[in-house]
Amino acid sequence: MSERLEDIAAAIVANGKGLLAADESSGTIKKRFDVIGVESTADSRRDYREMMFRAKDAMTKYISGVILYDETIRQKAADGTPLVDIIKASGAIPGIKVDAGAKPLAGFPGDTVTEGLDGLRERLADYYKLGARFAKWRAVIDIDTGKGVPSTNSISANTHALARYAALCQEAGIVPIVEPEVLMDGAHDIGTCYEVSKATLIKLYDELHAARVVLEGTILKPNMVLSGKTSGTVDSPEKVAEMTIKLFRETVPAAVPGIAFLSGGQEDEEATANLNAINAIGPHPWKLTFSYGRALQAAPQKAWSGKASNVAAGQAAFTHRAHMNYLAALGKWKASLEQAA
Ligand code: 5MM
Repeated sequence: MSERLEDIAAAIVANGKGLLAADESSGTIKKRFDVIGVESTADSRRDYREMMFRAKDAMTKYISGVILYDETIRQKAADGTPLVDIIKASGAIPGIKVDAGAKPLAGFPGDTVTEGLDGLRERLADYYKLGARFAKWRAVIDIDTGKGVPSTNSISANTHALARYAALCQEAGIVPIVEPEVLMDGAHDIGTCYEVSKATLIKLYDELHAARVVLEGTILKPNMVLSGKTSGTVDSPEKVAEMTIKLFRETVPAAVPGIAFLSGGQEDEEATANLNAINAIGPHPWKLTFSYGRALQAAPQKAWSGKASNVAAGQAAFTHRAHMNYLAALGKWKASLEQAA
C-alpha cells in the first residue's frame, strides 16, 4: 500500500473499518486477565492476541489496523510467524502505542500529563522498521470541577506533548493517532463533558498547527460527549450524537480525515449504539469510526478465558463486535442484530 501519510490515514478510516486497540500495557492487560482468571505471562498475552489477529473475517472485513504494545510488536506466534506479519497478511495495518503513560502533573493535584517524548525519534525509527505505520499517544484529562480539575495548565501541557509527538511521527513516516481522552469517570453532567472536551480540542488544534503537523496525515481519537459514569444518567444515543457532533463541528478542522473513538468504559452495545447514532445524523466532513479497546475485547476475553479449546468461541465473539461496530461506522447498525447473534 501507499506510504503517503494521507493515504495511510485514509485507509485507517475507510468504509466502516476501524481500529482494534490492543495496546494494553502489561499492568492493564494483567487487570483484564485477572477478571477472567488467567495468569498474565508473555505466552498468555501472545496466545490471546494471536487468537484475535487470526480471526480472519474480523481482520479482513472490519478491522483496518491494530494498535500494539512494545512487547507485542516484537512477538512471534506459537508457530514462529511474527504477529505483525499475521496482521499485515489480513490487510490490516500495524500500529504502536508510544506514550509512556499518564503521570501526576507537578503542582496540580488531580491532573496528569502523559510522558514519553524523550528518545521518541529513535523509538519511532525502530518501530517503523518493525512495520508500524501509525502510532498512538493518549493524554488523560480527568474532570473534578470542585477541585479545579482539569486545570488550564494540564490541558496546555497535554496538548503540547501531543503536538510534539505528532510532529515526530510525521517526520518518521508514521501517522499519529492523537488521543486526548476526557474521562467519563465522575458525576459530572453531559454539558460539563462538552465544555471540557471543547477547551481541550481547541487547544489541541492550536498546538498541532503551531507544531506544523499536517492534519491530513493524522487521526483524532477522542471520547464521545457523555454524562459522567456515576452521575446516574445514561444519555440516549441521539443526545450523545447531537452533543458530540456539535463539539466536533466547532473544533475539528475538515482537513482531518477521520475520527476514531475510544470506548472509555461504555458498555459494549452502548458504544456501538452511540457510534451508530453519530453516523446516522451525517453526512459529516470526517469519517467517524471506532478505535475501541474494552468495547471490542470484553466479550472475546470472556469467551476465551485462557483455554485453547475456546479459541473459536473467542474469535466468534471478537468478530461479532467488530461486525457490529463496522455497521455502526456506516450508520447501519440495529439493536435487533445483537439479539440475532
Ligand atoms: C487498550 O487500552 C489502551 C492502553 O491503556 P494503558 O496504556 O492504560 O494500558 C488505551 O490507550 C486505549 O487504546 C484507549 O483508551 C481506548 O480504549 P478503550 O478501552 O477506552 O476503548
